[in-house]
Amino acid sequence: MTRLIFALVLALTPVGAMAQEESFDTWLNDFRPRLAGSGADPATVASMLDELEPDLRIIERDRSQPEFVRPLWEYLEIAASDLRVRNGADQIAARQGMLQVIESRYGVDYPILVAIWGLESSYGAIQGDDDVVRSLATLAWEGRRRSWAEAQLIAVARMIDNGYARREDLRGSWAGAMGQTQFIPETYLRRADDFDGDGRIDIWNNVGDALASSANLLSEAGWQRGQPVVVEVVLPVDFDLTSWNPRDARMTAEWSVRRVTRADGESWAADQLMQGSRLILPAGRRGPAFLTFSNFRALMRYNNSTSYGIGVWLLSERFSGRYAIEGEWPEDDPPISRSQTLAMQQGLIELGFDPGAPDGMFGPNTRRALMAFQRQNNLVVDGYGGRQIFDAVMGALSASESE
Ligand SMILES: [Ca+2]
Repeated sequence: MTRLIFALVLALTPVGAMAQEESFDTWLNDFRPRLAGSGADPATVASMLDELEPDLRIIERDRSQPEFVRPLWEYLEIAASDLRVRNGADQIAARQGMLQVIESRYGVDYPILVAIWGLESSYGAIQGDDDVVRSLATLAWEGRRRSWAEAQLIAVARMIDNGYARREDLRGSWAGAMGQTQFIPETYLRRADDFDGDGRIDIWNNVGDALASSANLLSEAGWQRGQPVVVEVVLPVDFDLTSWNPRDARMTAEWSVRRVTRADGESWAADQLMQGSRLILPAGRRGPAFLTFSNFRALMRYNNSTSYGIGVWLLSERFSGRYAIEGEWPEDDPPISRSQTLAMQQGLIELGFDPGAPDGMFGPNTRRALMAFQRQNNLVVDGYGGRQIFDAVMGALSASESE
């Protein structure tokens, strides 16, 4: 029980209630020789760290966890809104030649690159205007992700020393994501590419450099040009979810044998049948179903979020007017909040299931425990953390307590 109370206290600790154990200058004085020791030029170290002050707003933002989880259907309305579709289609019309060169040089379908660009920065319009060095230094001092933030600062020094970017260019989001592609510094060093060959990799102002950098990242992540990303599917009414795991890849031919059909009514292409795919039900059995292919896994290297991947895919499809999702979203069964998730995790433990340490985050362990609960109670085994299953778990809990 102590563990439960501790988790509850952690989840409910208000923003800013924790004090810094050391001053910013103490961290700075400790980090400065290590940055210099990484081989950074002394002038670069000075340009980054002299007179640097922490940005306290960033600590608040880093510690605030949203209570409510936005339903995927609402997220997709924003991610692939009519305005974002129209702006992307305009960009495609205006930059057709360049996009085709990038597509053939890196082997990455350009509508996906434009969709990433649209989601990351609204086609360059919203890149974040915080000083990335100051943001990362604040996160390093704050300590929750110190080694990550310090590694990013060392990468920043290398970006400057290599002449890829200038100190004054380094603007981005409060979390250190930079430019039109929202790359963090280590990703920039590893994957960003100088498309026009002028010696700088300007992901802030040069659209070619930015989109080529995204293409290079996806190419390195195994993108296969012309292959599917996501296909919406329809499951037969009696589809057996008992052995289903959203992480298991099967040959698409195997899904086809189990009477999984394309939602657009087309038949499976031969090359799709030969590829592995995963079945996901992001809003449970009542919502739309999707098969995700290996290109979807490449997208996850950009941002490890199923919602993001579906958003990128849907936006890319909508540029050519091809596709809207056919399945109906369960709008009466939205995802549960963090505190409901925490209560459900505690309830599952009381009922003898194992969701791991309760933390209010709906992760794979919680999903597995919820599926075990569904199986034991003869419910549909889809692992979806919506309002209805929350009520079912809490109902089972009060029934067991009154026994
Ligand atoms: Ca360049």
